[in-house]
Amino acid sequence: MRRLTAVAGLTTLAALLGACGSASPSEPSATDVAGNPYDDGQVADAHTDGAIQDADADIADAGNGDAGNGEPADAADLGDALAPGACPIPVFEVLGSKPKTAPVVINLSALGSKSATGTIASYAWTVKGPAGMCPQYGEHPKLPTPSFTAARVGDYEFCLEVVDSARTKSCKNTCKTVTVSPNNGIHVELTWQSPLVPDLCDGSFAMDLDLHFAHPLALGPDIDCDKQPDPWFSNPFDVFWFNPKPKWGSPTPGTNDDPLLTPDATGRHGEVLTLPPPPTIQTKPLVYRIGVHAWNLKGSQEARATVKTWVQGKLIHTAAAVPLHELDMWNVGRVHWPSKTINGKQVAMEPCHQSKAPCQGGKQWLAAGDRCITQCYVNPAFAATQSGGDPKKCKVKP
Ligand SMILES: [Ca+2]
Ligand SMILES: [Ca+2]
Repeated sequence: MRRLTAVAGLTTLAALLGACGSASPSEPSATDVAGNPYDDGQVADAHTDGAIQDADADIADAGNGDAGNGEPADAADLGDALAPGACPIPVFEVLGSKPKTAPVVINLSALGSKSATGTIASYAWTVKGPAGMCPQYGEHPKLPTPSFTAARVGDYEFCLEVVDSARTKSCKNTCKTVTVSPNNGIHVELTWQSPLVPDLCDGSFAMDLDLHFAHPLALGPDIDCDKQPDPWFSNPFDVFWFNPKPKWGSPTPGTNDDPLLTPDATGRHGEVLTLPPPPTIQTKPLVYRIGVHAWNLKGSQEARATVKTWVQGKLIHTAAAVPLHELDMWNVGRVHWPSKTINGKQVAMEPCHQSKAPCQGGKQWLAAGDRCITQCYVNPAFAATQSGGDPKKCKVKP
């Protein structure tokens, strides 16, 4: 419910990348979801740019009566019409500039696909993302010009199968890999798994963790008992599901200096935070905080959360498979940006360790020790009316 009411961007991104499963052109999948703002203009634009017009011309060539060579269709036939009865050939291109920087909407065009009949009747796409991401289709997995949102860094393999108007299926899928890179500022990925449900991709089980990324001005109630304001749930200076795209930077329109929270695929398995580099040189580093809140484990006893942090395109910190219980608030650490790699004197990433939780008499920000986790963390503004875990059922464990 919270995503439907509070976070339109997250809702529609979740809708953009549909359910898992396999489908063929003769077995339509049921994931044709409408209402995605990321489609605005993009598909229409694709139909009018030069690349697509070229592709249209190729289709016309394929059906223009050139004699086929009678051999099975393969890549060598791309410039010729196909022999009657030959398998159609899926051909597609990845539109837009390269390299691609996360998060990015990847637009594909298969209008150059070849068929002996001159008409492709159906298209079926598959996408394999970085490790841990569920296999998925985009919003319009049957369109010749679909779009896919790639939030996470890594390789995305797109494959296409086509069927022509004589119901002949392509003999071989065509696949292409697109590499998506981190931006030159800060890129943080949260992913999670359940120790009890090894495959979260079947969609039947959807625990919900939340990434938080806070500006130095984020000041909230001191729930973790360290006698300092907590950065979490502080609007607009904590980026999280309620506040996925605040304006932190220059008031000049079009300046790309604001943070953005993007769900990974369906939003059931990960979230990604990006903050572009400052447009002007900062003489003093700012200190940003990274946190993970175990919002709702949906009946599971434990989640395993992994957070990876990139600064200036380099992976500088990984905290892997950290056990979290419902309503745990994990203070992952702080990022000093720009770090000493630019002008600052601090290390870029300072992970948080504690002796025990400050609410139980411990200290945080130690060089080693347990992860900094506050149990049963509930901000009063985001409690009972939302869809999180039930604070009444949460007890601080010894
Ligand atoms: Ca979440
Ligand atoms: Ca505090």
